[in-house]
Amino acid sequence: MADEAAKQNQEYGASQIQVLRGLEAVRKRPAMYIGDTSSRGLHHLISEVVDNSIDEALAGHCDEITVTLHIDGSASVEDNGRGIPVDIHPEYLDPPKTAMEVVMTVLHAGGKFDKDSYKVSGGLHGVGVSVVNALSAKCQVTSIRDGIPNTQGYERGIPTGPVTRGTKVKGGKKNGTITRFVPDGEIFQTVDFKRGMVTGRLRELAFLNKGLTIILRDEREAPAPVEDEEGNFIEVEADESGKLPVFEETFRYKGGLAAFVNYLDESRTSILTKPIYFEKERDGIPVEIAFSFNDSYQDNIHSYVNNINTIEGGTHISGFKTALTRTLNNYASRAGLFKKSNQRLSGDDCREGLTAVISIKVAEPQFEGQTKTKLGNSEVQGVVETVTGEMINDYLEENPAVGRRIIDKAMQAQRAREAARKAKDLIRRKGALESGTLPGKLADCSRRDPEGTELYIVEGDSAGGSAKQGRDRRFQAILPLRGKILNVEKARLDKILGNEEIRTLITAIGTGIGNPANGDRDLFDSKGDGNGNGNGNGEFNFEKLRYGKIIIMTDADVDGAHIRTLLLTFFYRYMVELIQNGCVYIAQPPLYQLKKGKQIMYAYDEDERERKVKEMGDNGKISLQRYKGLGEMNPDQLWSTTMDPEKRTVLQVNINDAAEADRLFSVLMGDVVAPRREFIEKNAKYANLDV
Ligand code: 0RA
Repeated sequence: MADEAAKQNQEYGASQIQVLRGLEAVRKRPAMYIGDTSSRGLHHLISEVVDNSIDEALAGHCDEITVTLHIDGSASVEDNGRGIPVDIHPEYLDPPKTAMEVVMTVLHAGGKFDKDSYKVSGGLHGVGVSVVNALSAKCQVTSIRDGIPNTQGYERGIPTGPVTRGTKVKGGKKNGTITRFVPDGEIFQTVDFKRGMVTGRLRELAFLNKGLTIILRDEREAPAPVEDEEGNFIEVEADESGKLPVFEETFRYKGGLAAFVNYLDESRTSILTKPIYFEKERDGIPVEIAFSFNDSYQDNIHSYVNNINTIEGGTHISGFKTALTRTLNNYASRAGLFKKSNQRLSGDDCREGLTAVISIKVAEPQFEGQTKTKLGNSEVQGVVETVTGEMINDYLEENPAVGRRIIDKAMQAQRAREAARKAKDLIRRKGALESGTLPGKLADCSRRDPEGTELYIVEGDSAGGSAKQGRDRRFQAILPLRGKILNVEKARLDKILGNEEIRTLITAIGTGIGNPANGDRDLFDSKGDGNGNGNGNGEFNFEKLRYGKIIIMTDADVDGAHIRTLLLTFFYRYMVELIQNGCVYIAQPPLYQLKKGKQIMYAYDEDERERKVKEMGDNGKISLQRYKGLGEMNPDQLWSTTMDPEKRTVLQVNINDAAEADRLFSVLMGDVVAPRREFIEKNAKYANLDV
């Protein structure tokens, strides 16, 4: 008897130890599983749980997912799928474990027990929900099957008890899964879910999964007061049952990717009445594509594989691009639209003003590249190329007028590109973009190795002067900009390169420019200028970056904000790798100086000013100065408040969501006014630019 118990204990022990080892590995090196433990990693937890529900939707069993951010700091994800199975998992009989427990506690266990399911989703790291469980102080899963709830709780990944069966609730839900978790403060630098970050991903998923309803509820914050007819703001009150109203937003797009393209291009002027859209499965690979052309000069291609944003591109993008170029050329030639018989449009010509979203599903994706977001599967290229070619061909045959408009636009782009090439040749002959001849306005630092160095881009010559005097010249360089730089959102490359402020900026930074966001590293490649060698003229080369940090320092007023946005737009469109690598920062100069006798304090916002005034005591004797511009600070003050790495704060600019960032810049800088006004009104109160 004792022996029997000991044996059972031992066996039980073996499987438990395996689980504990797995959980321990995750908790020891969380970054290996979720990327990092910053706010980004924190939000990955939600994505990971949502992805399980998305899989259930892809399998055709679920059409609604609700994500809730609760007042207690937890997040929950609820779906109306079949409910996670709660019977004994066939591979875990000794001791018996439910499938639910296995999925929640064993690494990489998700979905394996259901061979029929067409599982294509999976978070960026595809790690499974057990990782979320391991990194949560508390977690609870409820699976409702035939109306009966089955629940298990966990702490830091370890079950706090067995799965318990509840009783049927009358009129309750028939089937579904609810996962609620409290992220572990011992693991994450922050456990504060940002609604904006959740919104972006949920909206994206709703676009990518046509017809699926995704609801976001934020119970932590009552909705904004509503304005009545007299312009008074009325706080929203609790309803009869005492429940406070919650923020709720529903994402559901019948149009799928076509709606996505319209959303991205809301602030751009389209040359089509609606996006070209198709979905088709070939060789077991479902391909869904929507694209349109607008009157801007950029091309924006957003691509997804199994709902994962492939920001580094890959074979699906290559297939699409090749097909687009070939089909447009064939069509133009067939329709007699070329003036000369040997005329050809380059890929860049065909893509000017293009906004496209490509979404494919691949059973065994191979992800490559620095961030593992580049699709490597070679078989995909041909599939996407063939499908795209066929569909565009059909479209053009049926819509010749649209075809003509697209070809006209591409031919116009070709002429402009020719002009741009000449402009660039001229600049290159003058050596203006090469780092050998640094701009005269640049006060460089003495250290040559970029590591630890900083380039301050400063608004105006007077602030530039203070910064030059105040800096630590060993590692800080100053580049004063005169007035506003060109809005690159509204200009073609020839004009951009013709702009002196921008040329100065490119030279000082040293990397050259490109548009690597869509895998298109060399802006001038299409003309075959033989300039693909990373000399800093025709393509972006990160290795040539001359500083570790690029810090934008503008006045704390409307003009300063505008200049900052212009600079960010330029970096985003032409040096996006700087942002992706976390090299771009925004300086935070103080708004106020408080002075009492010899004591001087600074405040960076209104709240801090109030606090410091109290701290100094005796209101009357404090003199308060509101800084209108950086120029009002003397070099010492500028150094100690804004530039001294020991004391300053700088905001790192990051891209949480490429599609959102693309849209944001077109909203802020494009030519359609209404959405910009709406955006500014909506965000005025929370004006922080976390692109
Ligand atoms: C595999 C099989 C079955 C359901 C699920 C997975 C499932 C998992 C999750 C995770 C979150 N929500 C979910 N919804 C469903 C059902 C197998 C069956 O009993 O038919």
